[in-house]
Amino acid sequence: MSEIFENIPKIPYEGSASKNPLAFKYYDADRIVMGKPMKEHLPFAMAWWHNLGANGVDMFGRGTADKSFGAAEGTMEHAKAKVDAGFEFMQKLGLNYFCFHDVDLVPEAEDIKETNRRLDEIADYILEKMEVTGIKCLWGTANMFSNPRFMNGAGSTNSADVYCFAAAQIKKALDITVKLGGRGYVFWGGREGYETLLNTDVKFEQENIARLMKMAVAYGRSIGFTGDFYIEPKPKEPMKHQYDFDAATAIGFLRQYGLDKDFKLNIEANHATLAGHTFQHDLRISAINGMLGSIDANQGDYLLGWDTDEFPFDVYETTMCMYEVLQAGGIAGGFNFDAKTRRPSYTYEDMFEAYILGMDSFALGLLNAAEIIEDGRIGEFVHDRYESFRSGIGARIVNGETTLEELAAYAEKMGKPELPGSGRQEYLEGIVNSILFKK
Ligand code: XUL
Ligand code: CO
Repeated sequence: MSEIFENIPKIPYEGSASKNPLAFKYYDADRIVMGKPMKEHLPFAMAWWHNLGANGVDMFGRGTADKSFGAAEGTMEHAKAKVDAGFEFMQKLGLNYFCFHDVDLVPEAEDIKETNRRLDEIADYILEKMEVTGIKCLWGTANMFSNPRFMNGAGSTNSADVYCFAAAQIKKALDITVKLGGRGYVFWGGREGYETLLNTDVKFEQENIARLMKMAVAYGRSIGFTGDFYIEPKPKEPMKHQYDFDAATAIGFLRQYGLDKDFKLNIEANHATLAGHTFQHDLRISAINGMLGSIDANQGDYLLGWDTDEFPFDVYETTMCMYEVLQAGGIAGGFNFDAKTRRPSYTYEDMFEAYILGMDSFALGLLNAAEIIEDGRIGEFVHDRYESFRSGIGARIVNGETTLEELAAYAEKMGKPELPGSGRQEYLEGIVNSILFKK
């Protein structure tokens, strides 16, 4: 078969001194870090929608990139050309996984039976490529936000008919995910929210979303899906207020409706920052609740109030992300580049350079985070900071051996506590800098 990205070779690792734009500077797949090769710490995935679909169209202008891959858009030939392009792309970059929405794979037909037939056809084609290349599926999902029928949401819609249509799409997307051996299945509730409370019954909508998720779990398990379901929190955009606001909100929802055994979270950097958190915050909240499932690896722009889906470049962010992931003992999911090149970056080379940037930024993050952990000063500082709870009255509190009255009596006898000790934030930030930058 002829190549699509003809002038682009398999991307080599050349080290940080390399000036070759089509080479990795830090991502060295087999390099061992904390006892494991980089590629196992970082199961990177290609996002079908951005990489093979997004052509740079925005609210003010047409697309700038040609993603036809030699076939007429909206046809099954084009769907297959995307598969060819995608697998060539992943092989050249050494990406071992991909993620998809149903409608990323095939053009949606008027009739869902025809859409499903097309999905079966393309899944067979993808499966052949997977067998030849060894590339795997990280997760699948159903797009329940683009079609006008989902203007009021899918699980949260006011229309029972639309709800059934969403169920049909989830059922098929699960079938395809299982067929392709996906590790996970994502719910991103882009339209699950509201514009105004004047027309919305929030309690009813949330209960209905939970019912849909329960049915999805029951069906998934019945067809042999053993992976994790994920909620991908996002506070807003496209809806003004989305129900899965952030990690803490999504965890509360999953526990309230008894979904927490089957679900974990897919944390996206740019969604966390839109919620007013750091990426690291939402990772930590997920991890300490046993809910860190997978990661959508991208970054936002602090000057803009929307989801810019940029390729990760900020190495402080990737370092703090990997610091959380390493401390959590790794993730069962992976790192999906839910990211797109900027509109003026419209060439095939830009597609590759974007992934090289993202993979190198995470490789640097991994190396830095491993060094922070091995250095030990930060971990030790955090440990020592809570020393007062390891003996005496502190230990009795932790062991649940005391009462409010006893503590009050202790405080009265003591008179006045000492100040609790410096947090030494500036000292700790200096350690991070000295690990990141060795000039
Ligand atoms: C949108 C977003 C989605 C999900 C999958 O902000 O992140 O692409 O990752 O539906
Ligand atoms: Co995402």
